[in-house]
Amino acid sequence: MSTPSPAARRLSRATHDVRPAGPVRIVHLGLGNFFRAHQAWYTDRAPDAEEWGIAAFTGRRPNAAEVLGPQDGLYTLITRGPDGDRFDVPATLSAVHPGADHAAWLDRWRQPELAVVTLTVTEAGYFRGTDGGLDIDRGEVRADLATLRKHPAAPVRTAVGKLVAGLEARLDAGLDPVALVPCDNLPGNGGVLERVVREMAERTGRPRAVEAVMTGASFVTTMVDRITPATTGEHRAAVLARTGLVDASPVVTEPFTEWVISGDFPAGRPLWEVPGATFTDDVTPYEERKLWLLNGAHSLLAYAAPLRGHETVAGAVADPVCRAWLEEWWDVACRHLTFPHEELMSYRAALLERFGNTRIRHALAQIAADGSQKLPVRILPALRHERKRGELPLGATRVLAAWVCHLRGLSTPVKDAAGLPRTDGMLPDVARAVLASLDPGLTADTVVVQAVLAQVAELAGEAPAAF
Ligand code: CS2
Repeated sequence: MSTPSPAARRLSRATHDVRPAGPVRIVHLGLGNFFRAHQAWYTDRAPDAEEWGIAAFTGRRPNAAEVLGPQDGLYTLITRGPDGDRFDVPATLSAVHPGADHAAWLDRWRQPELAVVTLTVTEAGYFRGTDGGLDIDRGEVRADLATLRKHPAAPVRTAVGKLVAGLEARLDAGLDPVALVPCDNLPGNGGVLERVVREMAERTGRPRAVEAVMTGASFVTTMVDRITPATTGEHRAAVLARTGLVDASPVVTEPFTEWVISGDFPAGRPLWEVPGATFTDDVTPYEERKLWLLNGAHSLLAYAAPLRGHETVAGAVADPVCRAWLEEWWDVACRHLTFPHEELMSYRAALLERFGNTRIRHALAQIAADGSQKLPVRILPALRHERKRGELPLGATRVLAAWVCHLRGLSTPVKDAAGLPRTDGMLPDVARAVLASLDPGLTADTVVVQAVLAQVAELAGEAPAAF
């Protein structure tokens, strides 16, 4: 009689041999796949990793903490190159918490050994208004302000509110400053964070909160890069097949990774430079190159390529039409980047290889989310530079046209954290409203508006359900 095979065991510190959890000196907010493939990977690879445990908090949904808790913070990182997979189990997460556990959040800030607070909360998580400051018209911001005015330790929900509360808790505990390290795709993210956190503190009306922000943190600026798609059942099955262990939440990522950092770490940091992070005085050139060439291209493909039936980045770049759009955009962007021509050309060639990695299924629908926050930093700077020179950069206006098509329902479902203009009226009115919501100045430029309208018609002609 055959015996049933025993149920596969779950990945945990009991079933997998890793170094013990390190003391928590880093707190992270935004326990998502990108953090686990990037900052957690660098920390795990640092030679002093055993001294740097991370306590990671989820964003809004508690799911990641619920699945990683039973796994003692362990997960499998599948590094997926064009020719094969590498499986690693980073051991750097010492604790995982649901974002709603505000008591645990404040408690972490009251620990003397806390030195670094990293953040991946997406572009939308900074709640910036069109002037770059805190958008106090947003309901979530208002709610947090009302809460913080009543009691500095009462539970708040936005990342900005949580940082103000954490900094104040730390000041009240009489502890030293920490480094705040935003890791989202926003230019000058350290300065962006400093401004919204300071404005939130000021609006609480409590001098103590302002003092906490002014004296309790250094704001570090970073450029982060590693293509990391959402986890699927195929990834879980690959881990089970390779390791014999059940991992409810593995992460797939590409071999390439980059982290460029500028700023002070008053209480120290892991030796992130050993696994390859770059420390510099000015992140701007790296940030513009990455945001415009990689992320800008991603946004172009996310909105334009579904019109030609594509679902993934790799599928899109294999299509000569999409490739031509991509090159046209890159030609525009490269005219305003400060690197030597040769270097930019090899960066582009490397991007094509990264995008073309068919073993990474990077869904265009995933990238399409939150375009209202992404396009202003990815596309508009180069567009403005061109217009100042009197040029009409069709490679840039095409991205805006594709965004209009997306909002008109021609490609993947619309998912956006910010309020979007109505898109069901006459096309010229809609296009103007959509452009105005990205930058009110755009609609005054009739040359740009006309170009966008012509390209919407062109792109819509590509779609099976043209309007
Ligand atoms: C993508 C990024 O979803 C998106 O908007 O453009 O997540 C991109 O994959 C990363 O920035 C790569 O480093």
